[in-house]
Amino acid sequence: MGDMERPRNIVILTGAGISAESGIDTFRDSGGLWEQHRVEDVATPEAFERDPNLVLRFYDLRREAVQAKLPNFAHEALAILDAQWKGELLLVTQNVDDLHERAGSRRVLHMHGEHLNAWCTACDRRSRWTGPLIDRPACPACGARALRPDVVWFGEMPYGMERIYAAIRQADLFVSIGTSGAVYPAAGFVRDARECGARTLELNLEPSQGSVWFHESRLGPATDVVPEWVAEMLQS
Ligand code: BJW
Repeated sequence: MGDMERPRNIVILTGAGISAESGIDTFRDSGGLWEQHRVEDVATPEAFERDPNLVLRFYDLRREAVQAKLPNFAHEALAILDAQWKGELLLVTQNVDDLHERAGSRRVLHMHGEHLNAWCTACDRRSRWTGPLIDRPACPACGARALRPDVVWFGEMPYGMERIYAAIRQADLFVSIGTSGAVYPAAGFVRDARECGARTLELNLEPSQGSVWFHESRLGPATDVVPEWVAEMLQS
């Protein structure tokens, strides 16, 4: 951490790049297309209304695939940090996979929802869901056939915003890992954190769109740069 005073309260933001080396595709690298559709065209309430089968299939395929993937060294390093860090720590992930939890992280907030949850638009209940949704299964709570993926689409309000902003206000250190900085409000957290006095660090394969806002950028694959940074945090 250079000459910086030892931080106490940390907010970590993760994006698709942290799961890339587990074999989960990112959204915007190498074309960023799924069957010729941009994520901005399938991850919206309008797309779901227009062509629900297309959107449900997109999520069914990803929900199935994610269950065969494993956490990598970057997820594991963050879980060790979570277990050993005595100060406040909040791991805000934009990812809808469960690799942080499977690695052992506990203080995790999924701001864009979770693949393994289904949300009933009839009764508003969330249920753990590992199978497909395209055949319109009944909601376990109310029986209605109105389940959708419990994920946050463009134009919808991300989850946990009050808790996230409260953590950012208290943070001495804000660390962004493997996210392109293309999607708000997450892309704005670095500026919010700086305004509140936090030091800001980016760990990414290449500079993100908001790279200029970080005090420091360390470039490299997450499975290298994240364990190195965690080791530094725990020995300082
Ligand atoms: C590696 C690596 C390795 C690769 N190691 N790194 C105009 C201006 C500003 C905002 C808006 C605007 N018009 C509309 C908006 C708002 C809109 C928005 O941001 N649109 C943009 C397109 C501009 N945002 C919203 O609508 C959000 N809601 C909202 O704003 O509500 C109102 C509000 C107001 C005030 C406060 C709060 C709220 C909702 C956004 C929902 C996003 N949903 C998705 C889909 C989720 C479900 C699913 O998974 O399908 O979330 S879209 C998709 O993008 C997904 C991701 O979480 C998100 C971010 O992507 P991420 O993680 O950054 O991935 P990539 O692929 O972009 O980047 C990968 C990175 O990894 C790269 O940097 C690589 O270098 C790196 N990498 N390999 C380390 N091995």
